[in-house]
Amino acid sequence: MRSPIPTPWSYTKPLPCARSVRALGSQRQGHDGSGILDSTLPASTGYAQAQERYAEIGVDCDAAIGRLASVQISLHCWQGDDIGGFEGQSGDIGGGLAITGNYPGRARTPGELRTDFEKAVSLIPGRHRINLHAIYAESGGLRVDRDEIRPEHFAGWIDWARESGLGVDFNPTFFAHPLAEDGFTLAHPDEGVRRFWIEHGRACRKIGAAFGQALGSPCVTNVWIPDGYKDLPADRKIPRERLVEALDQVFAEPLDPACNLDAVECKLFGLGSESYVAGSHEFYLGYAITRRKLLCLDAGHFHPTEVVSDKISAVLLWLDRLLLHISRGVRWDSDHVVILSDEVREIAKELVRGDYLGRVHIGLDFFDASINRVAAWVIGARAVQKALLLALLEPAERLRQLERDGDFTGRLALLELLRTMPSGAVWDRFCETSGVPSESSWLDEIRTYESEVLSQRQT
Ligand code: RNT
Ligand code: ZN
Repeated sequence: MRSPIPTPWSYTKPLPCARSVRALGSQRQGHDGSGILDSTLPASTGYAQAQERYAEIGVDCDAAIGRLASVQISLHCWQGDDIGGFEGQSGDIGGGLAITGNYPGRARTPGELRTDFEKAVSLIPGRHRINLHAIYAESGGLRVDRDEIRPEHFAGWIDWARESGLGVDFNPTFFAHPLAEDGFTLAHPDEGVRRFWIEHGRACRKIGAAFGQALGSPCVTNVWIPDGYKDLPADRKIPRERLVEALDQVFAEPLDPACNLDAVECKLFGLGSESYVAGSHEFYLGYAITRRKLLCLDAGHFHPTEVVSDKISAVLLWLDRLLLHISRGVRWDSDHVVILSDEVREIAKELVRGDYLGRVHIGLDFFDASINRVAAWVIGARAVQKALLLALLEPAERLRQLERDGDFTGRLALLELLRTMPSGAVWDRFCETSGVPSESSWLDEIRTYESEVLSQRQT
């Protein structure tokens, strides 16, 4: 059937990536997921039984595992150090970002953060990416302001990512800086302040392109700014006009999409910007469509009864690609650690049912300093993978047929039946063939790491 929707560009153009690199863990090779799984391992009785059960409803477990192995998750570095970064300035993080908790063992140096990250990814099946912020630059003790950062300040990250077989994504940091203290950056009324942040954005895109080029996999560089007002604004229009203009300057230089992909992240409200956020959903949806950028949807950035899962198929009619920040808001944009919640499951279903996995970049975005930070990464990433597995184990065509037939009773009953299918055995098989510990044993490794490494750190 021909699509009735006029699309200005092709949806499916593949992006070059897949360069062979040495990977973390012996069984992991190839950015595309190939060679990750050791399918020669004999199947357990539990898995064999699960395969039979799923086969009865027309689902192939091995195929689901194979597809899951190819999905990369971009793990946010900032869970490892409470968005501290390495600029060495103390002061408020600002931007409405609140980190609560004082669990010991926070990473204090790039080396510690990388070691913690390696531990986390060794407990997560598959091949993944690290998502860095500009404040994680390594400037060798010199003070380099945000408008002056260059790819060389990320040489340590590039070398490590290459060695570890990780892709990298990137974010300019429009907070935790004296020039962000007014709560405005790219939409600031002062031209000089705006100029500083524009230069920062431009510098970061070049760093993103350098990551993409060096690692052979496009870097998604995501712009999020905190700009907004706590209380009722007198003028909602002018800051938005300034923001369009500033963003256009940030993105003025064309960069090869094989190296860098630009994303813009919308938000309804924030701590200290409850009444007005310049970069709202409508603002950035329009911006992304007209400028052909990726839109970033953060699961914590909407009204509490509004869900990102419902937006995916709507915005992908108009956009080529999408970035997700999977987060968990509890009553507000609280950035709790992601778990296998109903909404994460719905997001995963949308990605699988809509055949969007090739067009959606999956990132995590949460920060919890009240529990073991390495475990937080593992819990969040594995939860997203479990949700994707559940989605891949759906008899999608059968569900659609029931819907087409108007048999909504049958549709609901089948969805309920799926909840008690033996998906745990399939997940265990995925972990086993990926060479990572099972659900019941990965925490032991974290406990050992905590007592041997994290507990030695005095903050
Ligand atoms: C803030 C946004 C943003 C940040 C990170 C640190 O509300 O979600 O993505 O969490 O850039
Ligand atoms: Zn986010």
